[in-house]
Amino acid sequence: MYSVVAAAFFGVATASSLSSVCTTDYVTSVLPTSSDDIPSGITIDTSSVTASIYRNYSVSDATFWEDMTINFCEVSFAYNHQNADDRIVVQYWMPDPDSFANRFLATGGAAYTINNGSGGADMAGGVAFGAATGYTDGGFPHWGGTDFDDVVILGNGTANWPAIYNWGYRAIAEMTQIGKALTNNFFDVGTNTTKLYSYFIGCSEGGREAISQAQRAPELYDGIVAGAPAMRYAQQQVNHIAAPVQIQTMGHYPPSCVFETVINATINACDGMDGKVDGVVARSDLCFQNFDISTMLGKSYSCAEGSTTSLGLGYGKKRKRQSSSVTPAQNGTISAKDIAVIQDLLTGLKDSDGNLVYFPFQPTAGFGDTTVWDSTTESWTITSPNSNGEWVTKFLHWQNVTELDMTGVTNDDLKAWIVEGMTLYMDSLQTTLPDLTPFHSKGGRLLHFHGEADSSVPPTGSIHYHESVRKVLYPELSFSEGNEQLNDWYRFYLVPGAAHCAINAEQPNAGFPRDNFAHMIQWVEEDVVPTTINATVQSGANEGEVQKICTWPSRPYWKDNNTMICEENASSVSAMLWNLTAYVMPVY
Ligand SMILES: *[C@@H]1O[C@H](CO)[C@@H](O)[C@H](O)[C@H]1NC(C)=O
Ligand SMILES: *[C@@H]1O[C@H](CO)[C@@H](O)[C@H](O)[C@H]1NC(C)=O
Ligand SMILES: *[C@@H]1O[C@H](CO)[C@@H](O)[C@H](O)[C@H]1NC(C)=O
Ligand SMILES: *[C@@H]1O[C@H](CO)[C@@H](O)[C@H](O)[C@H]1NC(C)=O
Ligand SMILES: *[C@@H]1O[C@H](CO)[C@@H](O)[C@H](O)[C@H]1NC(C)=O
Ligand SMILES: *[C@@H]1O[C@H](CO)[C@@H](O)[C@H](O)[C@H]1NC(C)=O
Ligand SMILES: *[C@@H]1O[C@H](CO)[C@@H](O)[C@H](O)[C@H]1NC(C)=O
Ligand SMILES: *[C@@H]1O[C@H](CO)[C@@H](O)[C@H](O)[C@H]1NC(C)=O
Ligand SMILES: *[C@@H]1O[C@H](CO)[C@@H](O)[C@H](O)[C@H]1NC(C)=O
Ligand SMILES: *[C@@H]1O[C@H](CO)[C@@H](O)[C@H](O)[C@H]1NC(C)=O
Ligand SMILES: *[C@@H]1O[C@H](CO)[C@@H](O)[C@H](O)[C@H]1NC(C)=O
Ligand SMILES: [Ca+2]
Repeated sequence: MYSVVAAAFFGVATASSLSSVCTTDYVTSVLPTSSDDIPSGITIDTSSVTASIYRNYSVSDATFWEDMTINFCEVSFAYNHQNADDRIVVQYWMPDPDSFANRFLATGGAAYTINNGSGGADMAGGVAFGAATGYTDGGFPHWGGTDFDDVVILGNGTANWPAIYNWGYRAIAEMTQIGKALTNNFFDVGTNTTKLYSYFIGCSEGGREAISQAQRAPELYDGIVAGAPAMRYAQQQVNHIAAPVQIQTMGHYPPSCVFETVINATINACDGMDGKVDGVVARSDLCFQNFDISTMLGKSYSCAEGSTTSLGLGYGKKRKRQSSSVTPAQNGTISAKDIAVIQDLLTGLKDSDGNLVYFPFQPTAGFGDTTVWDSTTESWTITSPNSNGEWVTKFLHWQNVTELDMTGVTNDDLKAWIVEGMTLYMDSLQTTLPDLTPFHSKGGRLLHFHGEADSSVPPTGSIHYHESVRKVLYPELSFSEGNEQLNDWYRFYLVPGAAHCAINAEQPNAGFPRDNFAHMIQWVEEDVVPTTINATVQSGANEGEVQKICTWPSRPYWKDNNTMICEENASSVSAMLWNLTAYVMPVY
């Protein structure tokens, strides 16, 4: 099918060149109108149209994409909603008509941004595959300058609901709908073919945006790629401060060297459980079941002065007020209290009745923020929440305050904040609707992946959503029959050793997926099922090696030291399924 489409478009190529279509006059002449089925009540500001040619634009060393050099026309314009006094700017990178392959790709952001996903590489990545590729500023005034957390409240006590819905899913859906119509007009699609293939790609917040489009704008996409989605928003945002609060609740503050020593020992102990000693813990399920942290009791630890204090980066990576603190030289032996704290972190956030509030990170991933050295009191204390606390101050309490006072905050407070957040944002930000029937029945395909050593968004949270979809859509089928049905259109991949939408310095031999768009295109356009996906090693001695990632619920195992198989074991599966028992309502 691909070759037919491509052949048809070589016809366009002879008719038009990049320079002939990349003018404001041409773009203005092909702007979508209401007859192109764009969202109702939208007015495009025709005076805002820009068109600029980029040639030999190159991107290299992007985690998510192979190196590329592309030519395209950058088109942008603004629109507003009827009577809303708003202004939303969309931008589309239109490939050279020579290489246009009848595709549209929508992209999103990360942390509190709605655009420029993968450090800006997603836009170019789409163009490299012949896709007109788009992003939106969501109505937050300056490209790259204003983030959603800057506009979520209008002032103390007043939420900015239009911005919340734009961020939740609406702005991206509009950008896609407008972008598809523009692409059809721009390349004269439809003259010879009837279908423009449409996709979305994103990771982290971009992964949430991906899932939100599958849930809330299913008609717009043929294929959606969702990485490490920060989707269960009320839980996820509070979970960024779970480890420090759990530590505070227990009242014992292990020095940073203890965490580091335990993580290193865990990697060493668990590396070989996957059948291959390569520095990658590809079976954190077996590690969780078989490595007993309490064997570390009494082991000595020693770290030089100045080593890092924070083992993981919070999801709100934009640390607005990060205080730099020097870590003193440390030595000692691991105590029973240290072990108890780490065991508590490895089993997730629990309320005071012991019921599970949220998922832990996998062993070896780290715990997010934990403890820092306070040079004033000369003692260990919990990490300041920095911008991770503003979910509570701004989004829940609607106070224009960034710093959350952590004094006396307990696990039960976190649970209460989560329930409050779910209630407040259930139909905008929560992004957990499990009924994907509309997406499935129009032929949509979902490729969902998550790094197993993610210390920002727990990978078992992704599995929990996959399970929710399975249970809601295939309630009569067994676990394996239901997964078999789901795998026809919604596949999940755990990426061994990978960090949060990033490679992992602690496990440099682990591959990271860089061919996801290629897999999705083949799945949608040629029906090639991604039984495994590629993951490319991007650092260390094996750089460039392409590994295969198994589809959940199967897991990798190396037989005879070098042949990888995808095996499925009930006990391994159960090590990654957690029940969120702390809630009265089901949490999908
Ligand atoms: C459509 O196809 C016809 C015949 O295959 C070709 O002559 C024409 O140039 C094509 N038009 C476009 C817009 O591609
Ligand atoms: C782009 O690269 C090609 C091939 O290297 C070269 O011929 C061309 O002059 C370059 N164009 C620009 C605008 O740099
Ligand atoms: C996107 O990211 C790149 C690289 O960080 C940066 O140069 C560019 O200005 C960003 N663009 C937007 C629209 O934020
Ligand atoms: C919040 O406070 C900051 C700093 O004082 C100020 O710049 C900003 O305009 C305020 N935002 C709102 C929505 O009040
Ligand atoms: C908003 O509330 C915060 C704390 O509750 C306060 O410090 C700040 O002065 C208030 N801002 C305005 C503009 O009232
Ligand atoms: C943990 O391992 C890393 C990477 O090998 C190393 O740099 C670090 O010094 C180790 N830390 C401890 C406490 O063993
Ligand atoms: C351990 O730390 C103490 C001070 O806290 C220091 O006197 C001692 O030399 C250190 N030992 C080692 C082996 O680093
Ligand atoms: C996966 O990697 C192999 C080996 O490098 C490559 O031949 C293949 O094209 C890749 N698959 C996709 C979908 O990119
Ligand atoms: C497995 O392979 C590694 C690297 O090739 C080698 O060092 C190791 O000895 C092998 N282990 C076994 C059990 O064959
Ligand atoms: C796991 O399952 C595979 C088959 O999928 C089987 O060969 C293997 O023995 C099982 N391993 C364990 C530890 O049960
Ligand atoms: C979760 O709940 C299910 C159904 O009640 C139960 O079968 C399973 O054992 C529970 N899992 C855990 C880890 O408690
Ligand atoms: Ca290994």
